[in-house]
Amino acid sequence: MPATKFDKESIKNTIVGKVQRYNGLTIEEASPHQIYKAVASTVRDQIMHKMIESREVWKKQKGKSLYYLSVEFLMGRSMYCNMLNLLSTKEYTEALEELGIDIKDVLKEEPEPGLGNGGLGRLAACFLDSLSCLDLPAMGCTIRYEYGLFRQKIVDGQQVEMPDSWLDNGNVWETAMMEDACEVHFGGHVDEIEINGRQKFVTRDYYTVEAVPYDMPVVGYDATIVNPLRMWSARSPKKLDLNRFGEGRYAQASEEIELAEAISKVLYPEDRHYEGKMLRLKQHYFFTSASLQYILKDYKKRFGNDMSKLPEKVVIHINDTHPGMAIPELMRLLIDEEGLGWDEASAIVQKTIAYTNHTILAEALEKWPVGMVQQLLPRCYQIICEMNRRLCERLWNCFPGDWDRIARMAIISYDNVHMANMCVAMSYSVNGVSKLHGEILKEETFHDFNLVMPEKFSAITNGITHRRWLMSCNPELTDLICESIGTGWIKEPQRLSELRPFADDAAFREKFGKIKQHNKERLAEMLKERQGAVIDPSFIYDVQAKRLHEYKRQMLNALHILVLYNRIVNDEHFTMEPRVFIFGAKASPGYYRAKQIIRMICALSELIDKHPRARKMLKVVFLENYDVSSAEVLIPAAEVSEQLSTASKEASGTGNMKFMMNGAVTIGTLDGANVEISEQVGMDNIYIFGMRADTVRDMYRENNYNPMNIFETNQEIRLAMTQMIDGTLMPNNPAALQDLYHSLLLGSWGSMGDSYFVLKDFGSYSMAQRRLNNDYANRDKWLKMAVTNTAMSGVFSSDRTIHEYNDQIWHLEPLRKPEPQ
Ligand code: DL6
Repeated sequence: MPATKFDKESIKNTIVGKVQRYNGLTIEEASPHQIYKAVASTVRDQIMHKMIESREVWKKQKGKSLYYLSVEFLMGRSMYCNMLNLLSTKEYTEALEELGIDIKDVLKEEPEPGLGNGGLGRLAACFLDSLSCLDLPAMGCTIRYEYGLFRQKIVDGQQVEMPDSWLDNGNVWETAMMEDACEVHFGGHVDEIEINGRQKFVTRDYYTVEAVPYDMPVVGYDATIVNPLRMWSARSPKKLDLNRFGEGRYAQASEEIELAEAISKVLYPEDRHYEGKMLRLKQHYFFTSASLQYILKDYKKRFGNDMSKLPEKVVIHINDTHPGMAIPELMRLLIDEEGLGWDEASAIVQKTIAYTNHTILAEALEKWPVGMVQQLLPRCYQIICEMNRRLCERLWNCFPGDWDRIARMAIISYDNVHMANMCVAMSYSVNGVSKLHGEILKEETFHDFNLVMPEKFSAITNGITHRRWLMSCNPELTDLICESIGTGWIKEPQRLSELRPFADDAAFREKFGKIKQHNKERLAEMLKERQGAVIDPSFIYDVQAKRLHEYKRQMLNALHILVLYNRIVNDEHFTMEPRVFIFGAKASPGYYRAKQIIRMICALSELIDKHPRARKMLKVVFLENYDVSSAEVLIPAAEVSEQLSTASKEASGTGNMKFMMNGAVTIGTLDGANVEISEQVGMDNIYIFGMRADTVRDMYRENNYNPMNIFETNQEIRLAMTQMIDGTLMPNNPAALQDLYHSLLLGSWGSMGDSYFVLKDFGSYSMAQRRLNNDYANRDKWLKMAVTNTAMSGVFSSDRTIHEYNDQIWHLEPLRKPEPQ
C-alpha cells in the first residue's frame, strides 16, 4: 500500500480541502462545527489507513478473536484520544494553529455519545482502548442507541431529564457495514418437524427486525491493530404502507416501522411497566443475536464449517448478564442452523462464553418473567428449559433432596428466568471485578455454584486507561511525570511507581501542587461557563462523582456537610480549611429516593450560600449532567476523592482509580477496589473509615440494627436530620425530604431502617474528615500523599487488567507488527 503522509502540511491541506469540498467554504468562513467535522474526518482517514494494514495482518495470522458484548460502551469523545493514540497530537495542534484555529475550540464541538450509564459502560470503553493498545484482536458489540442516557438539567433544585440526541449532526467516526446486516426474529411458535429422519425445530409466524451494524474504530496507542466497536441499529424490513398513507392514516402507515425501530431508540427504557421490560428484553436479544450471527458467519469464512474448533478461535465475553441471551442463542444457532446435537453444542458454548459479574445487589440481578421469554423468544425459551432441566439433574446428584438450594441455583424458578444462574452454569469463566468482590461472589452470591464448579471463579480487578484518564485529561501532569521518570510508564504503567521517591522531593512537590492549582482553575472556569457556579480555587476541592445510589451514600456526605454547617453557624470559634464539595451524579429517572438526595444536595448548597460566615468556609456545587467530558476536567482538579459505599456493596469502582491517578487522596470505606488502593498507597496515604464488609454482612444477618439509637444519642446527627424536615433545608416545602428522613430511621415491611448504615458509619466518617482537614493544612504532608497516590496508581491501568483477562480467560495472541519493507 502506498504510504500516506499525515504530517503537519498534509493535515493542513486535507482539512482545508475537506471544508471546501463538504461545505463549499474557505476555512475562514467555516463554522466551528464544520471545522470539527473536517478535522475529525482527517483523523479518521489516518485511522482507516491503519485499519486496512491491521486487517491484512489479522487475516494472515488467523488467531483467536474476542467479542466483548455489552449493553453499554461509554466511550466519551474520540477525537483527542485518537490523535494521542496515533502519536499525532503535535501535528494536529500545529496544523490547526497555522490555520488560526485553537484545537481546544475544535475538540469542544464533538458530541459525546452517551451510550452508557456509569462504571460498567466506561469499563467496557477502557477495555477496548487497552485491547487495541496491546494489539489484541477484539470487537466490542452493542446497540447504536439513537438517544443516549438522558441529559440532566437541574431546575429549581431538582433533576429534570432531557433527551440526548447525540446523533443529530451525524457521527463522523462510524461506518455502516451494510454487507453484515442480518435479520433478528421475534415471537411466533416452534414446530417440531422431521427432515431426513432428523428432528428439527422450526419457528414460524415470527416477525423480523433488521440489524444494521455501524463500526467505530478504536485505535491503540502506538499499536498495529485497530479494533472496531460494532453498534447494531434496528430497522424495519417493512416499507411505508402506502395504502394506509393514501387513506390519510399517516401515523398508522409507519406504525410497524416505528415499533421495530424502537429497539435501538433509547438506552435503558423505563421498565416499570410490562412494555418497557419487554423492550429491554428485545434490545438484549436483538444485539446478541445479531452479534452471534456475525461471529459465526465470520468464523466460517475464516476457518470453514467445523464448529468444534469455535472455542479455539472465538471467545465471547458477556459484560454482566444483559447479553446473557447469547447463551441460548448460540445453542440455537449451533443446533438449528448448523445441525449440531445438544451435547456437542452445549460443550462448545461452555468453552466459548465467559461472564463478568458487576454487582451483588439483589435487585440488580436480572430476571425475566417466564411468560415474556416464552412469548418473545419461543425457541430460546425451549432451550433455556432444557438447560435448566439438565442443570437441575446435575444439582440433584450433588445436593440430593435439597430443594431450596436447587431452586436458588436453577435457571428457571418461581416463574422467572434467572440470568445470573444461567451465565454461571453455562460459561467457562465467572469473574468478579475486585479481590473483595471475587470473594463475595464465591462465599455469598454464588456460594452454592462455587461448591459445584469452583474452577470457574476468579477475580480480576478493574482498571482504567491511563491514556484518557491521565495523558489526555491532565497533560501538564503527564509532562511533569515524563520529565521526571521518562516515558517508559506510558507502555508499562506500573512503572509510574518510579515516581514514588519524588514524593520526598520538595521542588517536585511544588510543581505537582502548581499543576493541581491550574487544574482547579480550569474546573472553576468550566463550572462558571456551564452553569454559572462560582467557586474559589483556593478552597479544597472535594469531589463525589458517580451514579446516584443509596449504597454509594452521597447521603453520608450531604449529612456531614450539614453538620459542618451547623458547627460553623453555632460556634463562632469553629474554623476549618475552606472546602468546596462538588457532586456529580445522575439519578435513574424512576428512582425517587435518589432524586430526593439530589434535591437535598441542591438545598444544602442554597442554605450555605445564604449564610455569610458559612460561605467563607463551605460551598456545595452540584455539577449538572456529569458525563465523560466533564469528568475529564473534574477529576484532574480534585484533591479529595469521596468513595463512601457501604462495605461489600460496590463491586469495584473505577472512579476511585481515576481520582487517585490524578493525585486526589481518597476518603473511603474498605469496599471494592478501595481495599486494593489502600494496599498500594499504605494506610498513611488514604483515609479509611466505617464498617468492613464482614461486619456489614453480620449486621444484615443479625437484623437488629436500630438507627433510632444513634439518632437519639448523637446530637449533631439529630439536629442535621431534623433540619431536613423542619423547613431549614426546604423553607418552601418542609415536607419534601420526608421520605429520605424516614428512610434513615424506619424500615419498611420488616426490614430495618438505614439499610446502608449511613448513621452507623457517620461517627467514623466524621473523625476521618477531621484528620483530613488537619492534614490538608500541612501542605508538604498533603502533597506527599497526593504524589504517592499518582505514583502507586499504575497497577490500576486497564492494560494490567486486560493482561490478566488474557492470561487467565481469553488466551488471545497479540497481532505481530508487519516487518518493515
Ligand atoms: O465493573 C464496573 C463497575 C464497577 O466498578 C462498579 O462497582 C459496579 O457498581 C458497576 N456495576 C454495574 C452493574 N449494573 N448494575 N447495577 O454498573 O460495574
